[in-house]
Amino acid sequence: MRIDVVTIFPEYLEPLNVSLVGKARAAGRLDVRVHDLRDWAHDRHNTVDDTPYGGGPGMVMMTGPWGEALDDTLADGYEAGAGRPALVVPTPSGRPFTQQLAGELAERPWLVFAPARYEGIDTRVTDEYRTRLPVYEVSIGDYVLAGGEAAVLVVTEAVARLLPGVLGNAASYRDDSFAPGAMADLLEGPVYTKPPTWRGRGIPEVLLSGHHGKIARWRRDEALRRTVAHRPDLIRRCDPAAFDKRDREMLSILGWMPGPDGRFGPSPHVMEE
Ligand code: 6GU
Repeated sequence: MRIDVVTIFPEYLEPLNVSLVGKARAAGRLDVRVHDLRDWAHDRHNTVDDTPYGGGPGMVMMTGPWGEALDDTLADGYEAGAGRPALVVPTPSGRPFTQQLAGELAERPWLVFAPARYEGIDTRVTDEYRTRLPVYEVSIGDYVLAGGEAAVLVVTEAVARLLPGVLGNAASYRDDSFAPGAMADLLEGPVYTKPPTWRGRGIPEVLLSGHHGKIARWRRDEALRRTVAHRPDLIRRCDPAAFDKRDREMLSILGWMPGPDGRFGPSPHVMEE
């Protein structure tokens, strides 16, 4: 996969040299190119932003530098035979970035990221490129960052670990929270490793039992417990057919029961915090 990032802070993308993404690059599975948007500015001050039409606070990134930067970047990739590109525009007003979208992006041969600083990029830029290639406006969560660069790191890492040959062990993402299938939409429960006691704290007996069925059941119970505590919305969203008899017992212990539509919600007499 090829990834281009156009940014006014190229050094913000340095973490792409490290860890999983760095190794994927070194192994030749990922070709990452970071470009400085200011290389496409035209005045002495390398200006890339201006005041918003209609007034208001902050600055808006200008069409000119972005248009030329994206044209040149796309021309270079096409020439190199990078395949069909998609433009990824990180913005708090984008669609939520999910594991499903990470999987979709991982199928593409070439991603071009356009992270904005300031109040965003003049909308005509995305309008223009949407006529030529798929454009994904994505948000990584319900909070506001100073710019999209951190989101580029997040999306790139989520995508890179799905690329063939990047994760050593294919099973290591099968049970991920949010991975399709497996633990179907539950959060992962607690994990333990050596030593067997630490500061007086032991390991749950079942994990030492060697009884795979009981261990799987315990993990499922803990996943339900953690999901109820941290992401009750995921339980509500679950197809109730995904819950077996033991799941239903566990949910009942946690104060959840099926409503009129069969979907699980908190029992009426249990107050949610
Ligand atoms: Cl992608 N960008 C910015 N600036 N803030 C965000 C975000 C992106 N996702 C959540 N907050």
